[in-house]
Amino acid sequence: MQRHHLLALGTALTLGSLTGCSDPEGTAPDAPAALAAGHDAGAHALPEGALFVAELHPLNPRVQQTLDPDPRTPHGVAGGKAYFRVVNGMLDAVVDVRGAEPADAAFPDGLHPQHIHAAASCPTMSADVNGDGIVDVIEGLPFYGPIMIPLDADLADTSSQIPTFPLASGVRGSYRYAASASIAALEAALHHALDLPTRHVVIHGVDLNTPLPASVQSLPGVPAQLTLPIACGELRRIR
Ligand SMILES: [Cu+2]
Repeated sequence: MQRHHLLALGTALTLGSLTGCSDPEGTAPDAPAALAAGHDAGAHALPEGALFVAELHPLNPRVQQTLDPDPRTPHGVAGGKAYFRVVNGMLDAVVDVRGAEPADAAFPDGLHPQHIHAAASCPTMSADVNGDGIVDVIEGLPFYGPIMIPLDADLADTSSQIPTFPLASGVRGSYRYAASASIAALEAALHHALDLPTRHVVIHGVDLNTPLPASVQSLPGVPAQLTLPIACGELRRIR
């Protein structure tokens, strides 16, 4: 797949109904309540110096272990940690991941869309309603909710720019992502408080040649391999 196709995918995701702010008709029936909550609680929800962490646990590990077509790449599961620290009114984000499909000559293998999703729990296998043994991105929605903040190159931009998500590398399939954005600007763009302890982090993306069953759903125009959830963690405040 060429890079310009990925740019098109970025547009598809940006326009998709899963990005929290781009479909106000569908996602904001309670917008006045959310706004009120933001004004009342936002300043208290993210005090200066607060630190939030999500331990990322594997999702769909069997896809990497049994369906990955490339024996050179990690067949371990994806895991890691995501940290969010409040410093001088900025949200400093760091995501460490290991055991994810690494980038190689066949760009964009190794590209890993990652987001803060709006709801408060990671899916279990009970989310696999079509019984194909895989929790796809659509089946996970009732658990993790819509995309709230894409963790891409521009953290302050709440639209999803797929080509700028991190690439894993090396035999361990690891990456470290770091970015910052103004909390006030993020909350203004979202029209609600970040309220991190009620959110969580989802990492997506397996080898693009993974032979997924046709029953695995995806976002419109985006390969299911790119959107497949591979790790998830619920955010909690540790400081
Ligand atoms: Cu996501």
